[in-house]
Amino acid sequence: MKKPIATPTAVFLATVTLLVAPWAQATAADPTTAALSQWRDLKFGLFIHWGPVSLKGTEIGWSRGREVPVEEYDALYRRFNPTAFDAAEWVQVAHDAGMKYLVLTSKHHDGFCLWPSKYTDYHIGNTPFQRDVMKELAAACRERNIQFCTYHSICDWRHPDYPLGSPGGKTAKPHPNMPRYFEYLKNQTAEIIANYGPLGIMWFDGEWEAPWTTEYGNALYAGLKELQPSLVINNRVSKGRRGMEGVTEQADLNAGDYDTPEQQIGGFNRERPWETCMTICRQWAWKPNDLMKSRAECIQTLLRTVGGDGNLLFNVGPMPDGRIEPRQVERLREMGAWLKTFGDGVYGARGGPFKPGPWGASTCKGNTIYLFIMNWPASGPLRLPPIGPKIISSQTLNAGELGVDQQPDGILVSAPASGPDPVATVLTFTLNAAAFSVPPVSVEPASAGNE
Ligand code: FHN
Repeated sequence: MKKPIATPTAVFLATVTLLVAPWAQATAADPTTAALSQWRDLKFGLFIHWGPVSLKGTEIGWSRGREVPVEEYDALYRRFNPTAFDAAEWVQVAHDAGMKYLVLTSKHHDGFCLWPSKYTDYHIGNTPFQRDVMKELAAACRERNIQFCTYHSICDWRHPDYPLGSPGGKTAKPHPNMPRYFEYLKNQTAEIIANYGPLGIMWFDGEWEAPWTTEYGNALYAGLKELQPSLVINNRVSKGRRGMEGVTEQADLNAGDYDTPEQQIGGFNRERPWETCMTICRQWAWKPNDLMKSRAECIQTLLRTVGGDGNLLFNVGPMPDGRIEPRQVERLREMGAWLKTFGDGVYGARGGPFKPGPWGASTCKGNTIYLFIMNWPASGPLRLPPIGPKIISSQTLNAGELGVDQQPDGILVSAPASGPDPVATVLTFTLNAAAFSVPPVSVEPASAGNE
């Protein structure tokens, strides 16, 4: 049995001096640096929001006390029996999508636990299904070399010790006890690592409410790093995250290894790791007939994200019977098929040097720049800014021959005669120097095509 997390005081005092050095300043010996670099190369992960609320088709956590009365919501687990759940099938979906890691909601804001926790009765073991979903999924991930990760909500609108309740944290619990709730949170996260670890990421959320403080967050971060030094923890463990753009304010005071833009593609940033989380439909948990993103939008979102040097965590909400909706499975398979052909410019690549914009996005690896051209000028060639190194060769991977003319004042790329690819025209430049050494540069909108 691994040693429990040190007492909050000891960890907190240790943390006050252990200011979380900005990622760029971390030493090479730091296990976080190595783990972050390895995770950053994975680029694409599957986010899964699931629980008894799927029986109602409403939003996980948020519909408790809104569309679904609290008593009814909290009783759903008594009839939660997803007999079609097959962990190997979920992992196969991730694999076929070209995804390299998987993040499952171990506990969302509603407090329900997808593993048989010894710290509460409100868990999967006490449903008609009984099976340990986290154990089965962790094993299936390891079987297919997909990194198993968990999402854990700090806020818990059901737990009597957490001060705020449903709907949406807008009510006050009668007898809260935040220090005791902090112990519960530490014990459960330690339990997850002990039973299902080592994890890739522990993805925190629900940190925005008043009961949670920088001190709690930094102490939790430090305690978990003691348990698993290679664990990657996002910036929502503490209080540094700014809104939905997800960037970290005062990174030297607030723990967290990377930034977390949500439902939007993060800004170009090579200095600090970041990951966009986004839904394939509109709702995080399963919703019947929810609007689903098109094939082009899904793939272009991934390309613009990796073009900005970020990762994409793309979300599905499985159905109450345990299956992922077939149309979502098909959409993810289409993404995987595209990546099978063009993924060399995604996995293990870095964003830029041509920053994402209306024109498209670019990545770089070795001496190669990969261009994903999504919009061409209404007439004439695409004009890219000049780069120092010489383009010694270029190749289009899905559009016949394209003219590439490198001049001192820029690079002209002629549009494909066969008409643009509906997702992106993929073009590579092989340079006489390392592509990552080219300073990042914006592509002027005037030279790009119509939206
Ligand atoms: O409230 C949650 C929401 O349900 C969902 O889990 C997203 C995913 O990142 N995070 C919060 C909203 O910002």
